Amino acid sequence: MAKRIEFRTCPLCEATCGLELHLEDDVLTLVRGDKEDVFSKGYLCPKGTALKQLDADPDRVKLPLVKRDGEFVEVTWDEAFAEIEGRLLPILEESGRDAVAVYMGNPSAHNLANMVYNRVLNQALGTTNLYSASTVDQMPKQVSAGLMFGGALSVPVADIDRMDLIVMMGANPYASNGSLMTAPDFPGRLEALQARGGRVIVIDPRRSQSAEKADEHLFIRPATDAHFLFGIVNVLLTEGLVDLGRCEGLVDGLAEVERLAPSFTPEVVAEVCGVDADTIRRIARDLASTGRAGIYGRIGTCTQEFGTLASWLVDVVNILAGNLDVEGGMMFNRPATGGGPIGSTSGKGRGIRLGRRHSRVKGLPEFFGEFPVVTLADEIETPGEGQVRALITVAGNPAVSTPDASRLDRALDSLDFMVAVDIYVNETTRHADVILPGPRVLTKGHYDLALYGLAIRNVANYSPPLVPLAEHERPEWETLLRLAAIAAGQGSGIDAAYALDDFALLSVVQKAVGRNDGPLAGRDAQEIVDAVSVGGRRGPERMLDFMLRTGPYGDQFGAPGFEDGVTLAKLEANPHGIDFGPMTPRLPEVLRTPTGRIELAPESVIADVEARLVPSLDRRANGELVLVGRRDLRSNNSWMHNIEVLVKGKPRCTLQIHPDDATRFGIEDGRPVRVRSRVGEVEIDASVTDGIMPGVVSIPHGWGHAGDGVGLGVARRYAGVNSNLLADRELFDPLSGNAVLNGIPVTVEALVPAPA
Ligand SMILES: Nc1nc2c(c(=O)[nH]1)N[C@H]1C(S)=C(S)[C@@H](COP(=O)(O)OP(=O)(O)OC[C@H]3O[C@@H](n4cnc5c(=O)[nH]c(N)nc54)[C@H](O)[C@@H]3O)O[C@H]1N2
Ligand SMILES: Nc1nc2c(c(=O)[nH]1)N[C@H]1C(S)=C(S)[C@@H](COP(=O)(O)OP(=O)(O)OC[C@H]3O[C@@H](n4cnc5c(=O)[nH]c(N)nc54)[C@H](O)[C@@H]3O)O[C@H]1N2
Ligand code: SF4
Ligand SMILES: [Mo]
Repeated sequence: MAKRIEFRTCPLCEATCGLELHLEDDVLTLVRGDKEDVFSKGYLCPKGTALKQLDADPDRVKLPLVKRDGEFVEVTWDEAFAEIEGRLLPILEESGRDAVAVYMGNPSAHNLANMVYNRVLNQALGTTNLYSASTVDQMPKQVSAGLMFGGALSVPVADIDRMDLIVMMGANPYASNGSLMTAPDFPGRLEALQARGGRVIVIDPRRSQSAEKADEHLFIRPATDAHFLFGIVNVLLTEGLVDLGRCEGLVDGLAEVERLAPSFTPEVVAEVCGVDADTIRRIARDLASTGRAGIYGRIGTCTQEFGTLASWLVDVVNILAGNLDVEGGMMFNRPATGGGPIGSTSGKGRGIRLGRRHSRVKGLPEFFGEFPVVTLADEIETPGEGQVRALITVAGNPAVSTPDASRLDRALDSLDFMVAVDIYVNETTRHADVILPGPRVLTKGHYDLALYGLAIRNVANYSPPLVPLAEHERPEWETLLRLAAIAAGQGSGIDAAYALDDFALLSVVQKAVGRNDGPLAGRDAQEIVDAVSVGGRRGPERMLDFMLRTGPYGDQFGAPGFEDGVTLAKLEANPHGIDFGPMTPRLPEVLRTPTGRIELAPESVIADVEARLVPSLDRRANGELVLVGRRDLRSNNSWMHNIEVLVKGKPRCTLQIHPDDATRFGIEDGRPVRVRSRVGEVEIDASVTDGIMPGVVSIPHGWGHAGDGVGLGVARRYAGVNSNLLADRELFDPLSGNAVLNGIPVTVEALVPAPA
């Protein structure tokens, strides 16, 4: 057997770890951390190792499946696409483009094919019914950062390797390895910060692993981060601690923040959030006086009632305390793809536009081209013109991942037609009429287009396909383009897909050469197309080459002065990646607001403070329970529970509850309880622990695999329950449409009374 060692970036979470893969022929035999990876330096987590088991999972869908008489049968690719063409086109013709909805799931963000071609598919469909996991995740941060800085992903990340103080709110990187902040070995970086004499403060209603390792942990009542943060703003203002630092002269709207801040004294907000006033003052002073400091907020601050306000206030505090755009503070990185060469961008833009359309049933606004997924079931179930009759899911499991899951499950069942591009028959894809499987991970080229834009260093790493496609496999990009070709009425053949690919490339090239300035201005489009199409190359790699070469470190296709710049070929020659160094200050050039300034007080945000946040200052803990989520290092949203090595051992899907509450409700550790919310109920074993705040209970999301037709042999045995049966579709953050997944009112009762 031919043994070899190859290097590849892990596609499973946002940390982008380099893997050392041992192969015998084309079989993966061992996974290790790549010690020479310029970014991860050998780190990996148990999920990375389990890439081997994932690759070998017998339950992965191998051939396209078509449902006949309620059963999936294997068909050829041509048969599958013919079925789609025959059933999708009539729906588009009879009911219009909006009758087809799309849901893009989380793994799309880790997949080069999806990052490049999902948009082509959406455009070809021409539907406004676009949904994704973004509105059960980071949409509030995108909205707040977009309003403040002007770009859809102008999100500052913590310069953690040079920090002396980090305050982490609603994030547990010891389990998640970080999010909206790409930092392989996030735990190791926190420990290095502490070893340098720096401090880590965690603010979380649970004593998470990150909280255990922190220098200080503060319990906070769910969904009161905005109150807490406004308290910090109040202290910075009243104690004269505001120092805009690098933002001096660039900030509009400070007066509005000053006008609202007096309502949020530490004493007032302490009553709401449960963090005492002296601690709020101390943290405000520490943030202002520590040169290299910052607040990092993540899922707990987003997927809640005040998600956009909390996300906004994180950046307001960072700005007022002088911590934005400084080394060791919160910084904007500079990814290798996009943006043009350094010095070519102006620091002004069109800003973001939201609410260009509204959803049919509930009138919810569009955010960055998509509607909130909390309303997907409404659009499927409500009759009338524009009703959704067909759905395409791409790498998503909304039946588990989105609120009021039982209703969505019924809605999926009622569709006239559903296509899933996925690798499993799971809670969502069991409803599909056609499943188009993605190929083995190792057949795919990989480049983290999305995640390197949020990385704490400027790095680039490309992994080529390591094994050839098997005869029955098709590349995912081709599948997406064939779907697009069908939607565009161009047939389901491969040639039509390739024509769309050529067209997509030519459009971006023409845009670049048509600019008035920059190294590509006035160049011949065909010459550039030819350069990236060397050796007949097409698909996502060809697009990637173009993006790299026109990016800030690119060779600009040989323009004078850029000859040594980066190309895909150069990345291929560097299998451990290329490090372009730590982040550097980017203000004001990074801004894309129409004013070219930082908007500290966007109108819609201020209106929401007045309409909802100020009136909520009289809320108090009242003995009722609220539900929050959590993540486990060995789990990955809803889809890695079919891997025995990750799920075995003590059950992970349990209800955490504080001993005082357990006593109050007669609940015993390890015994089953019923948890109810307005929309649903689940039965789950209790885990009694003082690691959670009184008044708060926690269930991890992503479980509940025991339903009919779920083809996950292992996951069925460790099924757990779906926490989103309890999440309420009526609870969402109005500024972003993002679902409330933390802070859901629930009741609990012991299922079997405790023995006397
Ligand atoms: N209550 C609660 N709910 C939550 C959250 C929470 O914290 N609490 N978190 C939310 C967050 S942050 C997110 S991102 C969402 C995730 O929500 P989703 O993206 O809807 O769910 P995933 O579990 O990531 O599902 C991934 C799907 O992709 C498929 N898949 C995996 N690899 C591939 C591949 O290579 N190709 C293709 N085509 N398919 C593939 C899997 O089989 C699975 O069906 O969940 C959200 N839901
Ligand atoms: N192992 C593993 N890694 C993952 C994932 C996974 O499922 N498993 N999912 C990936 C994805 S898609 C994402 S988006 C990221 C998310 O990455 P993180 O944001 O780090 O997510 P969590 O680990 O869920 O940590 C969220 C924390 O917020 C706390 N919390 C809940 N409500 C509130 C609140 O109101 N206020 C505050 N301050 N805290 C609150 C919870 O107790 C929890 O500890 O992780 C990614 N990485
Ligand atoms: S931390 Fe994330 S990227 Fe790194 S090995 Fe684990 S799953 Fe893969
Ligand atoms: Mo996520």
